[in-house]
Amino acid sequence: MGKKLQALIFDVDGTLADTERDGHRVAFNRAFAEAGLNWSWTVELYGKLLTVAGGKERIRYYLQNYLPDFELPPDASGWIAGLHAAKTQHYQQLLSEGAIPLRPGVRRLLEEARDQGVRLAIATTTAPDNAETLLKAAIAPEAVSWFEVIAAGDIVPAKKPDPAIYHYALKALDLYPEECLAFEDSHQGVLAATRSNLKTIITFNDYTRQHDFNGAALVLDHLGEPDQPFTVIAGDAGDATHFHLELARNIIG
Ligand code: XBP
Ligand code: MG
Repeated sequence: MGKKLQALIFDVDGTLADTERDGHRVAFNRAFAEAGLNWSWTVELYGKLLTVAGGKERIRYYLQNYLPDFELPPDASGWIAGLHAAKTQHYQQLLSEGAIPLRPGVRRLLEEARDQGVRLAIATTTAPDNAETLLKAAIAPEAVSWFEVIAAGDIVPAKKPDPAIYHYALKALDLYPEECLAFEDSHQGVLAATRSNLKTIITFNDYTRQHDFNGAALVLDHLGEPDQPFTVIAGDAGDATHFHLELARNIIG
């Protein structure tokens, strides 16, 4: 007999909301300008940089691959962390201005889970403050309390595609992976979740639509709404036209 569905675990960036192009990217550029750096992360370049998860890790990757002659100060890690902290401030400012809405079907699914006693958790690479500010700004001022576990950022030593953040979330929930479903939008995300033995639903976005989602239980363009059907790219959604808990339970098996 299959396990009972106990929890939904959500990635944040790209999954709950399209945060990257008009949120994180813009915030990085504002922090660079403020620091007197003439770096500009265009929409296209940012797509390439997104292969590296984590803002500090992404800055380091950019320097190594695009500006190899840039002279870092002796405390390179501290300097990058400072630049990243300024970026976080700008990002939160953008979020609190309401710049980034939830993706289709997200609010409906969260509310359905709450109504039916299915627990909610977050497993994200972004900083905890960013995740919480997005929840407050895009869902509701009290939405942080909807999530029993918010596993985020440097709470684990290695970022996605490493499974550490999902292991952390599962341990904090005290659940087996067979009792949970993960929601992701990217190749790194599906790797992290499936390496933790979680069945994974992908809702891709413009930056990730060409990614390899091998291992995902279902690949969708978005979660859908009763009046806004999803498109199934891979996997079996039965006769569902939007993602609901009955479909989640069928996938858990
Ligand atoms: C999200 C990320 C994050 C954000 C930026 O990945 O990689 O680094 O782009 O956030 P995922 P920070 O959706 O797989 O969690 O700058 O706070 O790292
Ligand atoms: Mg993501």
